[in-house]
Amino acid sequence: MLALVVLTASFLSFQGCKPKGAQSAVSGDAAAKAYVAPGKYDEFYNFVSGGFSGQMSVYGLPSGRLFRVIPVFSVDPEKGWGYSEETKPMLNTSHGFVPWDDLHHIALSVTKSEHDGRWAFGNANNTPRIARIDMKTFRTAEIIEIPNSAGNHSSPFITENSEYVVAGTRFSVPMGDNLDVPINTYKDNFKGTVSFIGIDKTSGEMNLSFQIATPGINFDLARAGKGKSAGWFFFSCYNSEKANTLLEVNASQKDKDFIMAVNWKKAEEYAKAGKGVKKQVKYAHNKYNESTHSATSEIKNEVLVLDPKDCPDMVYFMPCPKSPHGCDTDPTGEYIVGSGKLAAVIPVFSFAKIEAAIAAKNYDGEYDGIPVLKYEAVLHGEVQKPGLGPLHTEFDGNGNAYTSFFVSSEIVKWNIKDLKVLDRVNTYYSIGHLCVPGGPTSKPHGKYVIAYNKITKDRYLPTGPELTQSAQLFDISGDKMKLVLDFPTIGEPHYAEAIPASMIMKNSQKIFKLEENKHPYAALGDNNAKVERKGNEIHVYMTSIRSHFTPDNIEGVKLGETVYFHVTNLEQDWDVPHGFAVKGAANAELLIMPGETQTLAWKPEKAGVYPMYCTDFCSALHQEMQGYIRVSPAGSNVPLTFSTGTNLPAAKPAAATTAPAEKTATK
Ligand code: K7E
Ligand code: CUA
Repeated sequence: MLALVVLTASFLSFQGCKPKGAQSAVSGDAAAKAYVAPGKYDEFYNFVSGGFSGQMSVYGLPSGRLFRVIPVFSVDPEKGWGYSEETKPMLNTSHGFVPWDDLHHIALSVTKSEHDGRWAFGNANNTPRIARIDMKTFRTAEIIEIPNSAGNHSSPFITENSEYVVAGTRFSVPMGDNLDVPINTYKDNFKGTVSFIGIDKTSGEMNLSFQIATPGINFDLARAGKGKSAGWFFFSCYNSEKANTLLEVNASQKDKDFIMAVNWKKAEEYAKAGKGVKKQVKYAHNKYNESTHSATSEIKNEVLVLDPKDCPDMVYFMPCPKSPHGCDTDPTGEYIVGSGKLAAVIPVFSFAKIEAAIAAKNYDGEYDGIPVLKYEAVLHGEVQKPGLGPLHTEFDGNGNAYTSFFVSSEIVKWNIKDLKVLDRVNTYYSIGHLCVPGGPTSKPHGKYVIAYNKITKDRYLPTGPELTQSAQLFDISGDKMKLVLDFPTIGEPHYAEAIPASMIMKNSQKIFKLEENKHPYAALGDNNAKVERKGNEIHVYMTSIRSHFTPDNIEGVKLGETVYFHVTNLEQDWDVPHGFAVKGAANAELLIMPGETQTLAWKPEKAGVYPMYCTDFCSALHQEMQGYIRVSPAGSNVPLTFSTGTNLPAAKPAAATTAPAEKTATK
């Protein structure tokens, strides 16, 4: 017990193991390895989770250059995401508008367990959700909420042909009709679930296919089987003690917790055969439509739940020492690596042995009615004395595994077959996840391992109390890992995946075609620009093109009315967004891509003339891309009018031809 307390204390103290010689740990040719010359491309895209910033960011490797921050479960004033009327529904949930979350894990879509470059999925850890990001646009295309879940940490993980993204609940919670129960009735009333969310092969659209009800334990991480273990899923779980308070101590009592093995092909059959029970729930399903350039949010009310008691041979537990965190399957699918945060060894399980143990019913009793396989029967072996606080493991495709150690701040390379430790390097400091390009697939690209560190301390220029978190790139092409580069990250990075640039860049979308714009308020040409009053709403059908807005003079708005600026960017060239902002707007600007329409809602508070302008430096005359909107008192009789260019003297016809004459608005 004392030893446990000491280990727990050092686990929580980030001071613990600060490696020495941080400054001299770089080899001579490191700079050349990370250098990508100006104008040259990186070899890999690195999709990095943003943790509590709720976003995903995209870096180039090996340079560590930041290319893009993708708002996912977050609002982003740079892009107007979550502020424009079109994107707000993406953040709707059964709890209402939730513009924040904690994104820990990324799963890139796969075909035959190899990256296919189509979608990236991310989890919301707090208000359980999964998002799908389209790698053509680098934008969030869809978000689905997960019912019967609380703390969606064990998520999203993807099956071998992207049939499902899978999500396990971190917190077990009361489920069913009576949710108002004493917390200390945990053991009786609290249950867990794992959810299988189907992915449409063509569109990528997600749908909640079924859930499996589980004992009231905490799910932490997971991986799909592949190759030999295709059709299976492995979830690490802790708190098999079912503690509901001071988990630090009370959930660390047993020497072993579990990895839960699920035969998902069988679960799918049970679901199809009607073995599940439909439960009433409430969850949001939000989709972004690229032709209307708008999101919709739908509340759904039902989920199919499979109970392992009614579905034999679907779920098994494998004992795993102690409080397992990471659960990773090697490229062949034969080996499953558990990482017990408080364990002194890394257990490696063999899928062949799991199958044999199941066939022979080689059980060590049951846990809540679910068979527990004998540890020794399913174990391939243990990596001895690997380090302190193992968290996650990635693979290089050459038979080696790389495990991150939070407490001892290092990456340890070991051989999967003979379990011998081959190399170790310090990380600066307190590594969480790590990433080998293609590491979770059946064809890792090797070459690099990247550490995502929680603490940076003295590594960067100080920035007050909050310091940057960071990634570190190591060259793994030789026998020994070599530190090549540090680069800061946005938010707290947890998991990340890296994929060859060639798989993504060829599909990258350049513009939205104007002729495909089906936005109900689009103005497809300057001549279609107009202003309309509908009750107490003013709708401005506005266009933007280098370097003016149409209309750019608007009068006759009355206090009490809400103005909707629907701005259509008429450009059809790559990399020519226009922005839009109006003084005093209480949300953000808009950033409108070529061919797209986006809407800013604005409720002026005082009579007066308000400037509006383009926020993105789009042309030599960007600074001229501006206009005015006049707001009059509620009772005023200023007519609603709009124009662009009509005040110019007649001697300048060029301006007049590009803009419509002054018009009086339709009432
Ligand atoms: Cu280890 Cu939330 Cu995947 Cu972070 S988790 S480190
Ligand atoms: Cu348009 Cu600046």
